[in-house]
Amino acid sequence: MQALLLIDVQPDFIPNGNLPVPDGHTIIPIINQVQSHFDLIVATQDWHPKNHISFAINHTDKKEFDVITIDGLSQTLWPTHCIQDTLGAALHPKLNDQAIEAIFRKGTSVEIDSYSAFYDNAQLKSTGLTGYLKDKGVREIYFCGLAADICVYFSIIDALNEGFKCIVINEAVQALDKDVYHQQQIELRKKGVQFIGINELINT
Ligand code: VGL
Ligand code: ZN
Repeated sequence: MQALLLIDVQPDFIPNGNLPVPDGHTIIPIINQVQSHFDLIVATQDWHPKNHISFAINHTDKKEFDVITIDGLSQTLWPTHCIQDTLGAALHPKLNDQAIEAIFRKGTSVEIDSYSAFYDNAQLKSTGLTGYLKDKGVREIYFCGLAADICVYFSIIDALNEGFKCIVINEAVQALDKDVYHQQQIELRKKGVQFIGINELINT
């Protein structure tokens, strides 16, 4: 059983949003096109309270994209984004959401960030996604979404640790930092992750 996992396809991560990923908008028609190839589609939403620890504005004398250490973990201080119940945190209005069976929200605890769809950044609290997918017999996860080098990357690392086969749909992800993502791709390939183009997916 294969699942399509849509990571954080939210207006705040699209150009003109509060934490824009370059070319982020290009993934939406691709995702809409590939959905019919999957029997199970699951999405995540980055879903922060206003006073979230990852926002630069909630730290004195810090600016956006500063990197600090909190409880021994490296934390980038982000522009305020994906505030619960705002339009920027909704699933993107152009994303076809009719076939999405479940939505897992993350980053809801004030004191800790959560990049991965599976666990918070301290690996302490699970979202329940592993159990949900295993209960449905999923063994392979196809990854889409934003940002390739942050939430998609950390979701793949956790998915590998949970024993899933991981495949990335190349045109369905975009990175905040393309150089970082390039290095991550080399690492992930060594770990057995496959990267496929949309044509390969549609013709198989
Ligand atoms: C993300 C930074 C902060 C992401 C979420 O979805 O990649 N990046 N929060
Ligand atoms: Zn976030």
